[in-house]
Amino acid sequence: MSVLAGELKWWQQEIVYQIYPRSFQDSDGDGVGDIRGIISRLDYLSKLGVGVLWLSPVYKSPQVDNGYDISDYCDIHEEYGTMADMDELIAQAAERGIRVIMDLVINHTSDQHPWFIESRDPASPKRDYYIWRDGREGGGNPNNWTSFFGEDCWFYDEKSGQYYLHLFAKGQPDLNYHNPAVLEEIKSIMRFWLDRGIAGFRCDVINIIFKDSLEDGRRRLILTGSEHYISRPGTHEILQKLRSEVLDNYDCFTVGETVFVTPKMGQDLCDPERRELDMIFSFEHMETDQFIVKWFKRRFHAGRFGKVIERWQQAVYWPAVYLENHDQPRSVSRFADDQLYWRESAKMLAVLLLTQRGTPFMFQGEEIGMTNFDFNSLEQLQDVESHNIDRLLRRFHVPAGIRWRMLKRTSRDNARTPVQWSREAGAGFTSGKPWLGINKNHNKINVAAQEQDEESVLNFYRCLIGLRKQREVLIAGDFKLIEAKRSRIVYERSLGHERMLIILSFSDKPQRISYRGDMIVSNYDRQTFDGKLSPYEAAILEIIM
Ligand code: ISL
Repeated sequence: MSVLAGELKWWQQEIVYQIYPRSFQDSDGDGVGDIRGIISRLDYLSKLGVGVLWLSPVYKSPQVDNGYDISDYCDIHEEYGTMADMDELIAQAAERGIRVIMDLVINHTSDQHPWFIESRDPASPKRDYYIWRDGREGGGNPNNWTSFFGEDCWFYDEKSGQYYLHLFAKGQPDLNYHNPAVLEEIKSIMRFWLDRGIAGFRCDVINIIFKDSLEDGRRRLILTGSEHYISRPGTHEILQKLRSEVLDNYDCFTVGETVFVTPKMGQDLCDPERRELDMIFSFEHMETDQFIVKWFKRRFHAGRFGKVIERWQQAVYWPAVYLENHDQPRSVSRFADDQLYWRESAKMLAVLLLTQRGTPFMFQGEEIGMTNFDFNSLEQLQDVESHNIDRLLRRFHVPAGIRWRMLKRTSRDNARTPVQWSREAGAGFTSGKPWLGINKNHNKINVAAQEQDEESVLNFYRCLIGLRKQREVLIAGDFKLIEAKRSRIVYERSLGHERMLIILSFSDKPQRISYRGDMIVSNYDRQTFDGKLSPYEAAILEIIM
């Protein structure tokens, strides 16, 4: 699939930077990041060259799932600041030519949301905002579905005398999209934020919001019942309504987080003709180092990874390209080498991220090559998912050592440790006690040190972002996979007469290859390319035709 250059929309030409507010920058010493902290770093973000900030949820929330459990969509969580801070962030970002998008979490609310509190009364008009059901005859959950977070997905509420559905944590009841009043509420929330000047939404688990039926599902290892809610026709209808009745009235874009999608489902969700979402995040490349579920890891294989990347580059009209987010371990620890070849690896992954077709989404800290956490016990983890999974594994008598090994490699807290701004205690993130541990390697991997070092990962990102902006072939050119092997991935980008070859080594051994071209970028100190690839080398070659 190709998109004609010259017809690109603004959000197709920008790079999006995801901020996980809790861990980005604390301004008041309470150990939790906040909006004023983000404002204080806008110049840094502007110099990096990103054009859009995606804020993970900053709404009022009891923080069971770090804000993905919202109790008021039109107010700000007190630890993060106030509505005035948020307005200032939007305005100050705009002054620097940066737009802000927000996380729209509408599959579920918090159980502390006033809608849910009211809905616990069976006689309330809000009862039908959520999915309440009687248990089975003879007792037990209404159906055999299982949740995303390794616990039951039904909770029996004594007050109501019924169960409610929660596909995530118990504090995240699912909304009922068979009730049209729910969609009306969501539309007004979207307008509220768009009217304040935001430029769009990242839509959380958006392809599962509509549950076709609540019948038992086919038994599977994970997510029994998911055939009743993954990318159902009802979801497509809702997305079309949100588009025509709300989004079309603003200059904005949407990117949907879409779980368990096939390439066909993915394309249907963001096909411009269908007028639903603009882009989607798919997960298949994130699953290439696992068996069925992420807790069962298998060795990373660059060939498998490259083929999946190519499949999605071809499948969707306009890809959302990412290697990291707040739910995934750090890419340099996962796909390359975070020790001996850390610097080369982090730069090589920067090339992979910034030379694919589509809009790149980077995650805070990725630009300095932050690594997985260095914790050594479960007590150091905060993530609700990690604790639930540990409890589940314990039920199956999995020994403590194995449980910890599984969680250590996969826990979402790997990505959530505070941004390493400097080598000081608190890493320049906070003057207080950070809400989650800071990696000890902040004395080596930090922004301040990389500002001083011309060869740093940070400066490499800045250069590459600059290059991408100048060369439309990198943004919109066709993508063609040339090689995908355990040791390397090679692909070509082409647009009109322009051709670029991207060569990426995923090996700690030197290699020889036959491709040639004019070197325009290297993560080693080289001006020309002679076919010798050093460990984790990345090269962008221009092919003159
Ligand atoms: O994190 C995951 C895999 O470990 C996913 O299953 C994740 O739960 C899924 O991608 C949905 O994620 C989104 O919605 C969740 C929230 O916890 C995540 O942080 C968010 O990105 C519920 O709102």
